[in-house]
Amino acid sequence: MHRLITIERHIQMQQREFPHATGTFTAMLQDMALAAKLIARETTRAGLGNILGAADSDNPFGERQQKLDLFADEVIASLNSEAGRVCAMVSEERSGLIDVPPTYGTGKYVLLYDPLDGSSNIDVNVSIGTIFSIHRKYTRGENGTLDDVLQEGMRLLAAGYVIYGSSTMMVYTTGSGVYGFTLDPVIGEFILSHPNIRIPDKPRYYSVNHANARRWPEGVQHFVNELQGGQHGALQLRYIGSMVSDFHRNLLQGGIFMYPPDTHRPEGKIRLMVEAQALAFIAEQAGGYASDGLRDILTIRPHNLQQRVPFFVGNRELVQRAEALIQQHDHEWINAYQTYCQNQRG
Ligand code: AHM
Ligand code: MG
Repeated sequence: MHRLITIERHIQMQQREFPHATGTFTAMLQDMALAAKLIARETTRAGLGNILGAADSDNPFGERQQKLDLFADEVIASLNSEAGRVCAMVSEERSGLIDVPPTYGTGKYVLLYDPLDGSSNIDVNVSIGTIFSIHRKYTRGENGTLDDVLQEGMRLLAAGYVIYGSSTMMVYTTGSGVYGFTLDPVIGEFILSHPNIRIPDKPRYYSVNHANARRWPEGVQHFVNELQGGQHGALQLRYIGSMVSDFHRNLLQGGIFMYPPDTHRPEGKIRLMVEAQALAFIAEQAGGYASDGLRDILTIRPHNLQQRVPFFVGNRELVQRAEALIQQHDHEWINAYQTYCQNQRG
């Protein structure tokens, strides 16, 4: 029998590299795995919503969709809120900082998460995901502040995601490699299935919503044309519309995921704090790279919790090629985006 490594054991093994660690950080990661199991249990029953709802008239199908988002949000917040671990939390489902009751004192970490990304896919049984990341509190006061949250991605301590797909997987990094675990639903444990994930050198796929192609800046259009028949040969197109799944496929098989800017939205769609930073950190730890089209996502100084970024992530050379073509062709977009970034400073 192969040596079985559960996610709990793996997190503890990683923590041994930090002899002064108190165990709080370990507990946070272990509870993210617990949250993933609880959310997986509900998402796999999502199709039963109308049946369950029919038996309970207060619980119609449409409501349940929304409830799944809120359920996931609540599970993650409540596992962390009264444990003295976090000084602040941010969720895509809520505006502003989530109140952390001081029952056990405030902690030294900041948790950011998107509880169910791609949730419009729930009602058609397509994979969805959870994204999370952890920063360390750095301000001196007792309580967590917006400054503690608005840190550059390069200062992240950990990031991960969960995919609720044909199987449930959790992938995480604490800055020394990327590790993937698959949930064995019978024993209820995440087992190490993908040790030390590295993005393959040869890209296979690109993922982008082509419906927006006419509104992309010229450089992006050139770039996508190249992907369809450039020096790498044509890449295959795969787009689920569920970023965690699109990202995961391309991480394991090589390629690029993009949500480019367009004439309607020079800032794109992806949220810097709860989506882009985490995936950029994971990509970089797996040998890849993420950019907003101009610079490394991890170097962007955030100014606003709701800040959005154009997002190009995957094989380094592909993302850098996108940057080069944008520099060459898209001055108008660069100006519009820089104005957007300046406005974020408020
Ligand atoms: P959400 O956080 O509201 O679910 O939106 C994010 C999702 C990503 O998962 C996905 O890549 C993207 O939105 C799809 O957007 P579009 O339908 O415009 O292609
Ligand atoms: Mg999202």
